[in-house]
Amino acid sequence: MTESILYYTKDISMLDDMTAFTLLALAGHLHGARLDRREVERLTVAHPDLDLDAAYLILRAGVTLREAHGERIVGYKMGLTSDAKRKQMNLDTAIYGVLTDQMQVPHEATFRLAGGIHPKIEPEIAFRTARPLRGRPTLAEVQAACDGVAAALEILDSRYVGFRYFSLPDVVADNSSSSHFVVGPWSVPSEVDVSDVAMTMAVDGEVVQAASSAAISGNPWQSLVDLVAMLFAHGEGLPAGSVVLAGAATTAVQLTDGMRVTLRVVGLGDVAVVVR
Ligand code: OOG
Ligand code: MG
Repeated sequence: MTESILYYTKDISMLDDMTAFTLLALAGHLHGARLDRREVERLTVAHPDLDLDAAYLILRAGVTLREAHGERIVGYKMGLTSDAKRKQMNLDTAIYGVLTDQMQVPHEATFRLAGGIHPKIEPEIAFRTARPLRGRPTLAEVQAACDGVAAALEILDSRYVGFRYFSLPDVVADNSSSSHFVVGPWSVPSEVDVSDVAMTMAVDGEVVQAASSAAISGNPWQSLVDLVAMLFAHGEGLPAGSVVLAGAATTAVQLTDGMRVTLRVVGLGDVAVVVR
């Protein structure tokens, strides 16, 4: 485990302040909180010097723990790509997290509330890569590398007390609050323009959130451009077959028992999940 975190550390000197051991311990702490469905204090209370680089290392160590438990990385999520989300969380920089196979809830299936701490849901758009992406591709290049675009819902569930105001390093270390995700039927990217279309999220048929997809990074495809650049800065690329959530267009809504949540994206159709 220590070897794997050192592998992700490009600049070993940063471990002077925050040792590999501490980073692993914090990753294990959040991993345990998630498995036990237990709220914990945000990391920066005990570690005020924890910076964004260290937070991404904690995220990576946490993913390694999930892989050791049989989970497989299937993609990434972008976060804080819309003004609505930045204001809701009082944070101002786009961030990313990792999606695994066990985080996916099939379209129209049931999400079990008992598996979460204080889950919320938010309207997103998902992309699927057909070819790997690495470096600093343009918008046209990321579009050409994808074979799928779909309406999606992200279920967030912070491991921190009360899902309350945390710092950027806190949220990144916690896999950007990601819990689960639902992807609707895939459309062919060249056949649909999702740059500025209406997104409407409803609970039991009643609209609870609505926005244009342009709220997401100005154009949801820009989230994919930005993700690839951020991964590249960490020495990584985006493999073929990855699912990428572009970030929520609106603020998230609390989940309660019995809800049926749907998202309609003009041109992409509907995605739905039932909460029990
Ligand atoms: C942080 C994650 C933000 C999004 O789509 O903007 C996010 C949070 O809201 O807890 O997933
Ligand atoms: Mg999100």
